[in-house]
Amino acid sequence: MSDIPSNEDGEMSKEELLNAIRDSIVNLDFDKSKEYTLKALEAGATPQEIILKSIAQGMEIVGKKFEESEYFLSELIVAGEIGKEITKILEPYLKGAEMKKIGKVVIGTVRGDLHDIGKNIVAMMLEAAEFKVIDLGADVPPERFVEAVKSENPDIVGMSALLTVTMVEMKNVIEALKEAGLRDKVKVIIGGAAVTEDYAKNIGADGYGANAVEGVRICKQWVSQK
Ligand code: B12
Repeated sequence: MSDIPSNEDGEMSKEELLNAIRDSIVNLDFDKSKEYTLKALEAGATPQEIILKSIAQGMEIVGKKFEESEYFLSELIVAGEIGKEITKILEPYLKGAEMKKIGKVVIGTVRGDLHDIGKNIVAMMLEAAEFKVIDLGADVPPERFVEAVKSENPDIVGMSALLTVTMVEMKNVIEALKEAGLRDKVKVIIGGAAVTEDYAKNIGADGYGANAVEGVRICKQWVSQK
């Protein structure tokens, strides 16, 4: 559908390119997704627009197809790989010049959860906003969050979870921080498709970011208040 260039000289507009990236994720088309991402950047799309309008929406549709058994695990894996590839293309555009850091964030996807595309995007956008980011990766047990808070002394701990079965791990991390006497030393922000603002409040997190842009805004607010 969005493969058809619309204006006279055959060039696709920025909006059409953003939709075309989304559709190529849904159609599991590696080559087209990369091609359209490069073209969208050339057409002036920001990495943030590509993340929110193309990757997030494309993954949303893939997720629905998976729920409706139109797609299976193999398709989820391919969509995940495409998401990672696009993120790699965006990385240099998000990395700002080396500047003085405004704060430090330890971030990770919680234990049992392998979804790391969203977390990687948040980490990249935090770096672009001049935070120093310590990325613990995915499937991170509470002890590793505690160790990292001890050794890195961050301002903020960020956690990601995409599965309803793993979101409980966020509470475990907060409890582990409390037990280690570290809870008051850091702000805690959570995010990921499984969690909500209410859940953040329930488990005693300080904030919730529905997307990377919102997450970065909250983190910036926190460090500016220090
Ligand atoms: C790709 C994908 C996979 C890939 C992941 C690859 C990877 N390296 O990440 C693979 C194939 C590994 C996978 C596996 C599974 N998956 Co999966 N997966 C997805 C899919 C399609 C997209 C996820 C994604 O990358 N989204 C794009 C990113 C950009 O969005 P995001 O992660 O939400 O992040 C944004 C925000 O949430 C926020 N954010 C995220 N983290 C954080 C953190 C902080 C601090 C902040 C502030 C913000 C923030 O900012 C990000 C950018 O804006 C989703 C569907 C969906 N709609 O989410 C299902 C989905 C999450 N998976 C699902 C399932 C069931 C599974 C499996 C159990 C399938 C199975 N039967 O084995 C396994 C579990 C494996 C495991 N132990 O983790 C379900 C979860 C249902 C549930 N509620 O529990 C979903 C919702 C699909 C569905 N509709 O059924 N999956």
